[in-house]
Amino acid sequence: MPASKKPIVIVTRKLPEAVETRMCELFDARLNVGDTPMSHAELGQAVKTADVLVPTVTDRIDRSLLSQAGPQLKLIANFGTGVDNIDLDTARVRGIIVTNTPGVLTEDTADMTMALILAVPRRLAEGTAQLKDPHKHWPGWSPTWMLGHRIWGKRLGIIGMGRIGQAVARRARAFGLQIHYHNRRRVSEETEHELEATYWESLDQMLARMDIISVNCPHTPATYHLLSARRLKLLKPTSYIVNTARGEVIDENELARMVEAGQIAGAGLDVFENEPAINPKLLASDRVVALPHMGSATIEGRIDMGEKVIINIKTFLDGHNPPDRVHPAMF
Ligand code: 8YV
Repeated sequence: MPASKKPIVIVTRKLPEAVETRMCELFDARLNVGDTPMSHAELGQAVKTADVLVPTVTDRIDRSLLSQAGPQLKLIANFGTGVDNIDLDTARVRGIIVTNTPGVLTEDTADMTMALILAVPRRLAEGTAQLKDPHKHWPGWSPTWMLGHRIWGKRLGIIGMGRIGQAVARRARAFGLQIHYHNRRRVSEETEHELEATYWESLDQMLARMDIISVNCPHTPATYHLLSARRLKLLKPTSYIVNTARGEVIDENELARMVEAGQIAGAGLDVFENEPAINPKLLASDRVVALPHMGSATIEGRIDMGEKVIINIKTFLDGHNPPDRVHPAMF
């Protein structure tokens, strides 16, 4: 590419204004001002044209798409931490580097997880729905109405003790929860000590003993339906599940069936297996608090994510290793 010619950076979704402005200063940025998700055909056109593609969780960058990529496409700078939307193996084989945006959305996602851990047992959504429904009249306080369950002193089982899992544990400790976790690798003794966290090598054994489960692991081939129908049945019927990671980690149909049948006390879900589709049984249940994938949805977080994307692109174009390069072996 001639030094004077700016690289073509195709951004698949609308990003915060400050991020788009900076991208336009630095690159020949092609933005999606309308924010409509690109079709497979439009993405195909993008990978034929772009030097750098900036996709998000809503873009499926699979083998068939990557097979259409032109030789100029050298970097996929994902706007997001999870990279399960991208076929990393095919990208590697084709010599395309992939980066993500870790770290900057940790605290926001952990906040949202904690919000769900509180919201479901304490019936927050039900309470507010009661007051806002014009067909319902609130006659006033009653000693036995809208009773939920205490979280203080209960056992929280965190699946995936990475950055976000640890940030959830820190918050949960302040709320008096006992921290338990399952992870591919045991975390350091120091971290376990700091979080007063108990490690369970066996996920099955942990599930059977927890009051609240929080899913904080990435979606990979190994974690697809990690909470399978068999494992969900190990949970106590009084337990709650919170998921702010990826819907695919839980067998959503089975979860919906169990919530409906009262075999699980409730769920707080920010992510779904076939987003944006959601199992209607989950939406119909009072015991489910459902959010439209808002874990990292703060303006500060999204600007920081954009900043990371820019740093990854700039560093790469300057001939250096981008700081947030992902390798298939990491997942
Ligand atoms: C992002 C997320 O907003 O970063 C992630 O992995 O789940 C979200 O919080 C989304 O993925 C953007 O691509």
